[in-house]
Amino acid sequence: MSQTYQNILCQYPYKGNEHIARVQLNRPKVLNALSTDLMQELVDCFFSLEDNPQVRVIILTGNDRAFAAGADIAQMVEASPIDQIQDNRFRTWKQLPLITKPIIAAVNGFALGGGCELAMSCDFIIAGDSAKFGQPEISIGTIPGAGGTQRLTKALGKSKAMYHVLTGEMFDAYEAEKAGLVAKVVPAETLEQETFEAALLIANKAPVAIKLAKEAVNASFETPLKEGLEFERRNFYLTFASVDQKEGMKAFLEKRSADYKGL
Ligand code: CO8
Repeated sequence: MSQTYQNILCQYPYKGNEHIARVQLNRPKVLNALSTDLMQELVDCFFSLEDNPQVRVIILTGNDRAFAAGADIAQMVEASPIDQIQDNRFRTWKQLPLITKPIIAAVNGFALGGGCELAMSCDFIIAGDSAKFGQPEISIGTIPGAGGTQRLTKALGKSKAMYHVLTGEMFDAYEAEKAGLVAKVVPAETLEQETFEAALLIANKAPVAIKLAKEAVNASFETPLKEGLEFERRNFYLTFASVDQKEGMKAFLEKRSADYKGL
């Protein structure tokens, strides 16, 4: 089933795999600028995939030229702060962390401003070697608004993040990888296949354990180490309530592949 949207394409099942969905930002004429309509469709699509028990992994991507070149400047240029509050423009962004399934950002081309922030909101990024990241808002008289000053600083460290936020200069996929912003750089033309293979690795694991692992890693950003370790331990114990933990460990001991049911 592939649902139709105006500003995104949602392919599910993806490459015949019922555990993987691929969502493509689809406003190529404006380098996938993130309009409020696009963001609403993206969140609606993510929640429909979240609610589908077959889906285990989501890939979010753009096209060869751009993942996304930021929020839609044409839509923002005349906005007042009150317009933005009344439109509740950040509501969709605030909903992204509610998705418990892993989301992989597959980035080719520009990931700028809100585009960089959207990629950083995903669970990890695989970048094609053509990818260009940046927070260029300073060049248009504003600053990052959807997490750029926070997530980029956590990923790159203060000095590099400050450099990029204050100068608006872009950085390439290799620099992003060196800094840990990107999990892996691959040739641009193999990005789709490499990302699919990464998604397959996750889709073949126990879904409950995957969700608990995602939650525990994310907790490390919000909690001091002692509480984070306790959180992790509780999630570790919780996996032992799942059928899949028994299956995974038995399969290892019986030297066969595990057959995970998501239970
Ligand atoms: N918004 C709207 N339109 C855009 C955007 C954008 N962010 N980026 C590119 N476009 C449009 C261009 O206007 C152009 O349209 P047209 O063909 O009609 O003239 C088309 O896309 C192609 O762009 P260019 O001709 O500029 O292509 P180039 O290859 O010459 O340049 C760049 C590519 C360098 C990516 C350039 O387009 C650029 O600098 N874009 C803007 C990047 C930017 O400043 N991004 C930050 C935006 S602000 C932001 O993201 C804040 C997020 C806060 C969260 C929001 C929550 C509500």
